[in-house]
Amino acid sequence: MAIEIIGVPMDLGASRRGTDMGPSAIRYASLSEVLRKMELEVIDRGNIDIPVQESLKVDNPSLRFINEIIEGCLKLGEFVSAALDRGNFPLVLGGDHSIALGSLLGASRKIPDIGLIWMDAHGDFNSLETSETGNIHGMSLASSCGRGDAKLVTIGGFSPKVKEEKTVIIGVRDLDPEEKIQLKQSKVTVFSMKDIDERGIAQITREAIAIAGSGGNGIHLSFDMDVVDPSIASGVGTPVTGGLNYREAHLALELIAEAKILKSMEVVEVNPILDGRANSTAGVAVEFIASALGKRIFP
Ligand code: EXY
Ligand code: MN
Ligand code: MN
Ligand code: MN
Repeated sequence: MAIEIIGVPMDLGASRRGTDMGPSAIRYASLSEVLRKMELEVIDRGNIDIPVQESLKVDNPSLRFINEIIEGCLKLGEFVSAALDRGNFPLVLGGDHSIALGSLLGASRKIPDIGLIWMDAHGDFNSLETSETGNIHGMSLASSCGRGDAKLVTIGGFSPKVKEEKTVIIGVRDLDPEEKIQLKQSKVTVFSMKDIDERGIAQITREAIAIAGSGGNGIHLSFDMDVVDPSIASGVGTPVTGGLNYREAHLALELIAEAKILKSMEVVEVNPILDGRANSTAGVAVEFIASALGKRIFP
């Protein structure tokens, strides 16, 4: 099995520009070299071509880029499904979190009843009606669970991409009022930073693995770099203080790797423009990817 790297230079789903440079930044942080040192076979499929022409002006500003996002995610879905068809592991590099629409399309088309672990400071559980910003990266989980605007929900011609009962969010600490109501009414399992502080990341991760991995079909991991504290990864589009520390993120990913349930993965929201620290957010992202793919400290 080879790791197929797929870059998605997308920033149309967010307010801030810059996550379109995420795939390059992660590559420059020596992703392929790090994975090859782990004796993994790596195939870099390059970047999805994201159309950047502005959509026609429409009355609802949040719809301004919806066509470009859907077009990019349909292409991404093809790449992810093709990698799985080849028996390989799709490793998607974002790009803002709207690309999860494409990753989950591609994975769920090939792996029915796939589970989902969504590591994120946010719920990404808004719809066009509930969103306060209109940004589609704040709607990608809800849409993948079958909630919200039909154009986003039915991308690829079917819905939902993942069952709420097999969806777990870890690390949430910034929810909009309406989004919180939607999440409470849903069957998604939400582990907030409070749960993690009270019960520890190991216990939370083991429960997440049991829920998302139930049925034995494996899981997709959607890792939003803003789940970790901005003091560790400041180069993200929507930083929120009080995130996972470095070791908590690593331990969660090491436990997921050990569970041998990971079928596909994406790392999103890396925004190099916003980096303000010694080793870059992209460099931290590479280390987290290595952990999720089984890099062991010892033995
Ligand atoms: N809830 C806010 C919104 O809907 O705009 C913030 C969403 C941030 C989304 C980032 C990718 O996690
Ligand atoms: Mn935003
Ligand atoms: Mn997110
Ligand atoms: Mn986020």
